[in-house]
Amino acid sequence: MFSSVVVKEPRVVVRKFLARPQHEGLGAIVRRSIGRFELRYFDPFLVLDEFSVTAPAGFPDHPHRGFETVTYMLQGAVTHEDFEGHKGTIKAGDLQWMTAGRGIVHSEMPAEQGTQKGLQLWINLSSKHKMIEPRYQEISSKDIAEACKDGIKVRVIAGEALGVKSPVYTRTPTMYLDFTLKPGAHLQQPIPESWNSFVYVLEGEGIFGGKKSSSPVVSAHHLLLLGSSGDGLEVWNKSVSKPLRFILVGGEPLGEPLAQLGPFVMNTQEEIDQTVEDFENCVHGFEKAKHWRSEAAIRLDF
Ligand code: FJE
Ligand code: FE
Repeated sequence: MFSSVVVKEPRVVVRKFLARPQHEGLGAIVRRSIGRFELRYFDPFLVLDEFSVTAPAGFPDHPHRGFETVTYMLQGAVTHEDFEGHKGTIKAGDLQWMTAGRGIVHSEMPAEQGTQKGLQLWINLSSKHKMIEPRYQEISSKDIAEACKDGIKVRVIAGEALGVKSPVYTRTPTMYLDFTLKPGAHLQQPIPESWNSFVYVLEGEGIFGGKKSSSPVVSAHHLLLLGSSGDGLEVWNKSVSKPLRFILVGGEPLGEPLAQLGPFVMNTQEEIDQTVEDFENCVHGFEKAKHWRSEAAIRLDF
């Protein structure tokens, strides 16, 4: 058997970060890789958090404007409720792709006993899409497209891999793939030219970035930024016993100015000032924030 070459020029690992645990929200712990001081923005990606929450910790009532949040659960479950009455539980393996657009106010709280773990990615929206109507795309674990081949398993959150496509619509063109490689497996995954891309390792150890990269073995909780030249990612799992699990994410850079105040992400300071005013006055998309508190906030008396 032989494997065909699908990546001619593998992208090289240009930077590597270890995401250490820090406190966020209310008693929650996040390992933040993108969005921390040394890596404010990796266009179009604003934040990547590997989060861990145990009740009564969580992320109580807070707003968003101007971008998307993508929540992918790894263990346990999180209940979300928003100011429009949209409510649900994201369980292990499930995906919530939330386009906040002009405004969402919501809470994200643990749904079960024990520790809930997942990934939350914030993807910026272009200036012409920042004020669109909010929208949810929710996919339960059993409906997430999967493919297996030559010791590689992929769950296709967004985009396409091994001939399988995700139904998720990405307003900012994005790929998001959850790979598991058996010991000895070798992967070649195309990435569109001109897209920014990164890897975040969840489990095991791998060698990333092709033969030229000669990167040492990379373990869990590390973020790898891939160089902009090259047509894809090349990875080996050289372990004899342990699986390697990581996500590969890519997106088309927006190339626009960034103005950010926490969960408000716009292009200019004037737009941020306007957003703070809109939120305080409950207008321009924040109308329903006026008389709303989440059931979780009421129950826990925040
Ligand atoms: C937020 C602080 C926060 N990472 N990962 C400030 F913690 C949050 C926030 C989250 C968050 C929620 C989940 Cl479920 C997972 C997260 C940060 O909610 F939005 C601001 N502004
Ligand atoms: Fe949120």
